[in-house]
Amino acid sequence: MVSRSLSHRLGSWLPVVLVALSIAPRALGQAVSAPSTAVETPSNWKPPNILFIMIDDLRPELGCYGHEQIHSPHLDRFAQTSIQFNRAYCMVPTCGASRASLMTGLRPHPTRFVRAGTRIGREAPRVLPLHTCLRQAGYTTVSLGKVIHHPEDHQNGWSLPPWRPTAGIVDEDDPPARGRGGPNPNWAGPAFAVVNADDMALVDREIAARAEVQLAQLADRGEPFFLAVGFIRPHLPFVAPQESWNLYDPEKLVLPDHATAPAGIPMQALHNSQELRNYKGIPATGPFSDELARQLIHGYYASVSFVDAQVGIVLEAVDRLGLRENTIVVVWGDHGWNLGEHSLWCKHCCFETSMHIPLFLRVPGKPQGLQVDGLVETIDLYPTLCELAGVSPPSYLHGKSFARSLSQPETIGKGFAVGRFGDGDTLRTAEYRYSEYRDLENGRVSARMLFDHRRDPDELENLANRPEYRQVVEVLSRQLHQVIDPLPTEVIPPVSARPRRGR
Ligand SMILES: [Ca+2]
Repeated sequence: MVSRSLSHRLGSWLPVVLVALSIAPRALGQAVSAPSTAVETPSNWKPPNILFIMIDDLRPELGCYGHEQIHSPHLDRFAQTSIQFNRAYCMVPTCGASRASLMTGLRPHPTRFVRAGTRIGREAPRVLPLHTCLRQAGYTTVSLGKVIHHPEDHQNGWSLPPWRPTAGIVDEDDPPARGRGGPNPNWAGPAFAVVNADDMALVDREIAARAEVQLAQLADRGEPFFLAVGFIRPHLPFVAPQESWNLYDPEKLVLPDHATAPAGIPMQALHNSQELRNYKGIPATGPFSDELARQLIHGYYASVSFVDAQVGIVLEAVDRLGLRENTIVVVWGDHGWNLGEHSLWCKHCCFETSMHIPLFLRVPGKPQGLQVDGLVETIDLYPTLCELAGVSPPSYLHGKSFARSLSQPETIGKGFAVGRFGDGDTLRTAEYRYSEYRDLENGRVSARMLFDHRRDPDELENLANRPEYRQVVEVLSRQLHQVIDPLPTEVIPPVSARPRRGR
C-alpha cells in the first residue's frame, strides 16, 4: 500500500480549508437567532454547535456497554460525560440506507432506503435532510469522511463540498472500487491487514486530522456549526496498525458458535455473509474455520480500538478549542455487526446483532454520565437535534424528539423500535424482538421470529410458533403493522418551505 506522511497530506488541505471557509457565504441563510419566546430560554442563549460523529459498522461491543474483551478507552471515557443509550436501534442495517433514514428522519420502506448504495435524492426526492434543514436555519454545515453514502447526494445542504479521504473507502456498490486486479470481479483485497502507522489505508487517521483542522476553523468563526465526521472503520476490510492488533491475544478471544444457525431459525432470516466472502482469502461458500473466525474477530476488535483512538483525538480537540460548553456531541454507529452469531457475518439481517447500535449524546447543561434503558430509534435524532438547536423541523418526520426529556433521562424512550431489512420487518420492545418475513410476490407472511430477551438475549430460541406465545405474537404483530402499514408506498412528503426558527 502507498504511504506518505500525514503532514504532507494536511499541508495540501489547509489552503483549501482556509480559502473555503473565508469565502463561505455569510448568506448561507440567516444567522440563527434565539428561539421564539414560545419557550423560555435564558437571554444569553446561543444556538449550540453540533458535532455528529458517525462510526461505520460499529456494534455496541464497547467497554462502556459492559464488554470486557474490547479496548475502547476513549469512547468509555466519553460515555462518562454523556448519556449512553443502551437500547438504541437503527432503522435498516446497511450503511447507506441507515444513514439516509437518520438524515431524513424517515422510516425505511420496501421502496425506499433499502440498499447500501441508497440515494436520498432519488428515493425521497423532496425531503429536507437534517444538514440542509440546519443550513437553511443559519448553521454552517460540514461533512468529513463517510456521512451520507454518496457525497454528491444532497450536496447543496453542506456549506462546503463534502470531503472524503484520499483512499480506502470500500464502496459496496462501486465495482471499480473493488476490482483491483483479482480473478474475482468482486475481489476487494484482503479482509484484514496489519499496516504501518502512517499507511494511507488508515483513512480514519486522515479524517481525525482533518476534523481537528476543521474544528479550529469553525471555532474561530464563532457561528453555530453542524460538523458531521464519518469514520470508516470497523467497516471491512479490518485494516489497523500493529499497535491496535497488539491489544488482543487472539488465543483468548471468545468465539460465538459461528458454524451453524440455531434450530428453528427460518431461512429467510439468514444470509451467506456475501459482503465478507467478496474479500480475498474468505471461502466462497460454507462455514469458516475457527482460525479464520478468530482472525476476523481480532481484526474487527483492532479496527474498533483504532477508530476509538481517532474519536478520542476529535473529542480532545473539542475541549482544547474551548467548544465543550456550547457543543452538542453525538456518537453513533450506523448499525450492528455479526461476528459469527447465528452463523452470520456482517450486517443485513433482523437479529439484535444487526439492529442494536451504540449511541451517545452529550448536551451542555443536561445530565451527563448516565445510561438510559428506554428504546430510541435513529429517526428520533433529527427532531431531537433540531429542538436542541432551536430549529423547527419539517412536520412530516417519522421520529419523535426526546429533547425535553433530557433533563430527566430516565423518562426517555418509546414503547417499541421498528426496523427492517430486505423482506423482513422487525419490532423490538423492552422484552421481545419480533420479526415477520414476507413473500415478495403475494405479500403474505412467510415466516416469523420471536425472541424473549428476558431469558434469551442471544436470540437462540425462536418462540414464534409456540402455542403459548400466540397472543404475544398477535400483539406484537399488531404493533408492528400500526407503524408500517400507514407508510405510503412512495413517501414524498409535503415539505414546508423553510424550517422556522423557534422551539
Ligand atoms: Ca455501515
